[in-house]
Amino acid sequence: MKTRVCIIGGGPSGLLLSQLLHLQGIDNVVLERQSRDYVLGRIRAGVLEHGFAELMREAGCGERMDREGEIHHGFFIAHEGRLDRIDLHRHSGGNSVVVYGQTEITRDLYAARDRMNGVVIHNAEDVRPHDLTGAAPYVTYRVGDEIRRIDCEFVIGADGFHGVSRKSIPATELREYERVYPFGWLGVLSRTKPVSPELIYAKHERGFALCSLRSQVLSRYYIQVPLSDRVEDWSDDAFWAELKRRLPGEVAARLVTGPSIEKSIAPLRSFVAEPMRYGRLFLAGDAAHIVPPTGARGLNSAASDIHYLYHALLDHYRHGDPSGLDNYSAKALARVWKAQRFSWWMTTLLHRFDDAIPYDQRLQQVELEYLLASEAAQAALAENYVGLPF
Ligand code: RFL
Ligand code: PHB
Repeated sequence: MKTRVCIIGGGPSGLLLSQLLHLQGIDNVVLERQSRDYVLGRIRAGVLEHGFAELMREAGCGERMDREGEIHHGFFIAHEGRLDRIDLHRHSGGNSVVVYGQTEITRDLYAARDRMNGVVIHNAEDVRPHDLTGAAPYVTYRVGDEIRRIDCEFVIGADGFHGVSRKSIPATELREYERVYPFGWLGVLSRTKPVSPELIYAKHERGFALCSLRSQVLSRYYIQVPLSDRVEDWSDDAFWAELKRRLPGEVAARLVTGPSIEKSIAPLRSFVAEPMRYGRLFLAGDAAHIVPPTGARGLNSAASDIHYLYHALLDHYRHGDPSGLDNYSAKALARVWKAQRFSWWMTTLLHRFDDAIPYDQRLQQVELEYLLASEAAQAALAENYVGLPF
C-alpha cells in the first residue's frame, strides 16, 4: 500500500490527525494494534480544554460533543472538611472546559473516519517503521502470517506511551526525562448521579480523591492508592467507604453509590522525550510525553501536538514550506513542558507523600492556603487548567 502519511496508533491523537488531514485531501492510513472495541473500552480523560474542542469542530466531529458535553466554569478543592471553588471562567477571561469523555471523543472520530471511508487498520501486529532518516520511509505490520508494507512520505508516532514509534529512535538521538510517583489512582465508573455538578479535587491526610463525571447519570471517581495495591483488592464497598472518608462530611453524606461498571488503577508518571522528531518520524501525544492526570492535561497536550503537526503538514503539502515541520518539535515541547510543570504542581499540591518530612507538609499546606487566598494564584491555576494558547 502507498500513502502520504502513515499514522501509527488509533487513539485520539492518531484519529484526530487522520481526520484533519483527510479533510484537506492529504491521504493517510492509521495502523492500530488493538481492536476497535478494545480502544473504546478504555476509560480515560474527561476534561477537554477549549482548544481541543475547537479542533474537534474543525475536524467536523464536534456535533455530539457540543450537544452532550457539559461546559464547566469552575471546580472545587476540598480540604480540611470544607469546599472552596475555583472560578475558571472569571479568572481566565471567560474561558471554560468541556466535560466529555475520551471514549466519546474516540467514538466520534471513528464514526467520522467511517463516513469518509478513512483507512484505519485494526489488529495490526508487529508494526515497525523503517528508513526513517531516508527520503522514502515505510512501515511494516503483520496480519496473521502475512507481513504487509505501507510506503509513505511521513510516519506519525501516535501510539501512546508503550508504542513502538519512540522505541524506534536510536537511544543516542533521544533524551528522556522521567518522574515516577510512588502511588496510583484507582478509578471507578458508576451509573450514578454525580455527587457534585462540578468536579471536586480533594486533598486529605489519607490521600487524594477526585469526584468527576461523564454525564448527569454517569460518575467517575478516583482515589490515590499505593502502587502495591491491585484492583482485585478493592471491592466496590471498600472503594466507596474510602472515597467518603476523604470527602467533606456534607459531600460524603450525599454521595450516591452503586455497582462499578469499570474499575482500574493507573500509575502516576511524568515523562518527556526530546526531540519529538527523528528524520521523517514525528511523535505526538502520549508517545512523546505523559503527565499525572491531576491537571487533566494529557489528552489536551496530545491535541496541541496534533494542532501543530496538522498545520506543519498542511504548509508542507500546500505551499512546499518545511518550516512548520522543522519547528514542530521545539514548538510542541515548549507547550508540553508547561503542561508538565502544571501537572507536577497540582499533583504535589493535592496528594499525600509518605516520605514528606514535616517541613514539606507545612509547605504543601501553605501552598494551598496561598492559592485559596490569592486571586493572582487562582488566575495562574485557571489559565493553565483551561489550557494555554496553542
Ligand atoms: P493513546 O490513547 O494511548 O492511544 C495510542 C494508541 O496506539 C495504539 N498502539 C499501537 N498501535 C500500533 N502499533 C503499536 N505498536 C501500538 N502501540 C500502541 C494503542 O492501542 C492506542 O490505541 O494515546 P494518545 O492518542 O496520544 O492519547 C493520549 C490520551 O489517551 C491520554 O493523554 C489521556 O487519556 C490522559 N488523561 C487525561 N487527559 C486529559 O487531557 N484530561 C483528563 O481528564 C485525563 N484524565 C487521563 C485521565 C489518563 C488516565 N489514565 C488511565 C492514564 C485519567 C486517567 C485515569
Ligand atoms: C476524569 O474525569 O477522568 C478526570 C477529570 C479530571 C482529571 C483527571 C481525570 O484531572
